[in-house]
Amino acid sequence: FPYNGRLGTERYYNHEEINQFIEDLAREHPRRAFLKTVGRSYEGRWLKTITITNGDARRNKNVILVDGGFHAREWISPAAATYLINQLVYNLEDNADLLLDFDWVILPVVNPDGYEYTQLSEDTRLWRKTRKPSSSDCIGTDPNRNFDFHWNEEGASDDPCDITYAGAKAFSEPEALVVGDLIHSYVDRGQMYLTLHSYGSLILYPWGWTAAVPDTEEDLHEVAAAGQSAIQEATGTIYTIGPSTTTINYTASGASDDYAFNAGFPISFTMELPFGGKGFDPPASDIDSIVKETWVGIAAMARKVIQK
Ligand code: ING
Ligand code: ZN
Repeated sequence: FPYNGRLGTERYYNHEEINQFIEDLAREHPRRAFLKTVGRSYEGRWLKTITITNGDARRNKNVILVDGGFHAREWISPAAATYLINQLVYNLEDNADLLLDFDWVILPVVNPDGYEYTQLSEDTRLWRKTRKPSSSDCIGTDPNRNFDFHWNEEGASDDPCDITYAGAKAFSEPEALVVGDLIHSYVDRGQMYLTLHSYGSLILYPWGWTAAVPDTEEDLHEVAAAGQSAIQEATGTIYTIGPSTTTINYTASGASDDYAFNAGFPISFTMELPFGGKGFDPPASDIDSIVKETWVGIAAMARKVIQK
């Protein structure tokens, strides 16, 4: 494909291509983009973050932390993270305000082993979990039930064969631990944590482990609403926003957004990207419109956070 330093939106890319893309960006924009190897997946794939700045010399700005690709089959998520990276690097003119007092740290594929596995065949296309063997014959843990906050309580499974298996212990999965470490290393400066999933057109905020809502719900709601209305205005897509437990009607403990919020990120969201006509498998021809729409929402939420 015509590689010009950007990943386009004409198809889905594999993990190696996405890592190559952020490596190239960091090399070509040495004052604006910084690569950091933050860990390794179970099968040995490198987990790398890209930090995007406006290139001024200021250090220790506020941070917006974004990840994608927690769940293997949710292909539109790494695609949206990739588009976000493109926007922040190549469109500084329009996005100067997003980088003035904020750095963005992005991990586009949290679970590359699972992501690669879903690209092997039709039979494996709908895999969700990691790929580390368990104590049983079943493979993999749900990385979004593996965080060390109300781990393995309601809405997570003890059964290694279930798709919401919480793991043998909290942070048993190296991929989840990497995200936990990222959350801690940026929490002092962290203003927003955003994890990209699919599908459902939802912006979810804590708590997931209980139906109770945080006492700062109003702030969470206000920022989510900014994303919701910007998206509706741009494309007509209607996102539903709210606390995750009551909005998706199930409890889920050990998820990353609860973990980040509890650790101190004042704004923490799970964004469920749209159904795209085909659930986990929006056709390649739909990538462009979905990731652009997602970007509109992310930018609007970030602007709301920045104004606060
Ligand atoms: N959905 C999320 C899941 O992990 C979620 C929804 C996120 C629930 C955070 C609770 C907390 O089940 C998908 N599509 O993975
Ligand atoms: Zn998911």
